[in-house]
Amino acid sequence: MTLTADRGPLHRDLLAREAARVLFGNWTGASTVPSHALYPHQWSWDSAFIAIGLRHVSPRRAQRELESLLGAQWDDGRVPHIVFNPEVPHAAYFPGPDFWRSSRTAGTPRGLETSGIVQPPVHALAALLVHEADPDTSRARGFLRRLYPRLAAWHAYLATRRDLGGRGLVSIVHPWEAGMDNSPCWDGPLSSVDPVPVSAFRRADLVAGTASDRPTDVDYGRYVRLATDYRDGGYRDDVPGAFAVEDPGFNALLIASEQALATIAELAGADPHPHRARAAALSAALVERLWDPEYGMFLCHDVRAGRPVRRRSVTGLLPLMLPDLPPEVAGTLVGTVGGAHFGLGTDTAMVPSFDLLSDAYDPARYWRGPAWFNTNWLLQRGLGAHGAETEARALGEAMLDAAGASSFAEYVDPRTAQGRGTRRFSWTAALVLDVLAGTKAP
Ligand code: 9WN
Repeated sequence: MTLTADRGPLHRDLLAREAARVLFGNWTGASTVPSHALYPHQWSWDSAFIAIGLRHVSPRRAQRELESLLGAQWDDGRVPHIVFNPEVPHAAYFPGPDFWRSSRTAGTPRGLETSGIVQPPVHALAALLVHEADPDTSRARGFLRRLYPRLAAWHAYLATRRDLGGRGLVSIVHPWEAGMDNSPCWDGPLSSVDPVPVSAFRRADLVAGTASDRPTDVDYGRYVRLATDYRDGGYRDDVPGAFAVEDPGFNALLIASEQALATIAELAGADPHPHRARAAALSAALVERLWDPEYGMFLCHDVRAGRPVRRRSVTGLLPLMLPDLPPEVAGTLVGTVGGAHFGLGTDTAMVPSFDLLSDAYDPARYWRGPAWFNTNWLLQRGLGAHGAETEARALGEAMLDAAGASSFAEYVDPRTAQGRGTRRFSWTAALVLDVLAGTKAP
């Protein structure tokens, strides 16, 4: 249930003005909060999507957004999923700095509190797009030159320390690392994790959000258990934890970002070849290990159980964003996006986060069915890159209508476009600006 009534679609000029207002309202001086109410700090993949939109209204701020995030990088190269704003009371978000204790961990940035897990690596892709929006300012500020070593260390951390399955792919060690926290894909891998009792912590998300849109207490207890164990083990990746999953969306974003990093390397006067080679090796492993011809999409792989997760999540469609995907794989994926399980163009106007035909599908609870703007933006690019221009255009229009009608909702019901979650959500506004820029005549 949502507390905010939706309105009709907005005229495109008004939509652009409102989207910019959302971003400026959520700007805190060096970065942008996803939402003042529900997520009052800086989040990693949010910042990348935000920068991609912000570049259309303030390339300088878009650069700052990425610089401030990468300024919180740990010595081992990881980019934390949250950078905490010291001015926000600790009780405003759980788990906060007292939980993660980064400042008491070796090799963490001085004077900052961060989480210790990561999120999908969209940053190099974002950095290149931000640079291209205003190359003169970017060059004058040494934007890419300064970011390049940090981005390279970030990717190296993932490729070397996080190949937990030894199969040439990156594993996530917590559902929050996927960015798709509550996906039914994690139900199996999480089932053996003993939940921390809800009485042991206070869920700030239920103060700002609606319980039926958010994860259950049992799932939250499992998230807290995994994060506690990882923290207590010193955030080491060489000690096996209870959860390790190869996620196709996460790996596809690394490939796209590694390709962008090759271009950034060239622009920064560094050698692009290692990045091209890594992108090619990851792409081959992705198709070889995670493609399932019977499902017509990519599946997650549970490294601890040693088997695929036989569930259809939007993460298994995201490799469509890769232009070099084998044509038969890309063609099948386009068919799956428009087929019965995701229904684009027939049953849905935006791609749901999870299989419409599954018992686990829920149009309201986050990542268990609702359509999100970031995944739809990635798929819009993928459809366009693989010859489905008409579908890509229609999806872009649907995103603009849904965002305007729902006051930039965090996510929407994929069949009705009814807004869900929080409103004036930053990446929704940012990606609206990017879709609008793409629809303008050249
Ligand atoms: C935990 C900030 C983040 C997004 C994630 C989304 C949600 C956090 C939460 O909000 O996750 O990281 O508290 O539920 O799932 O994708 O980055 O917008």
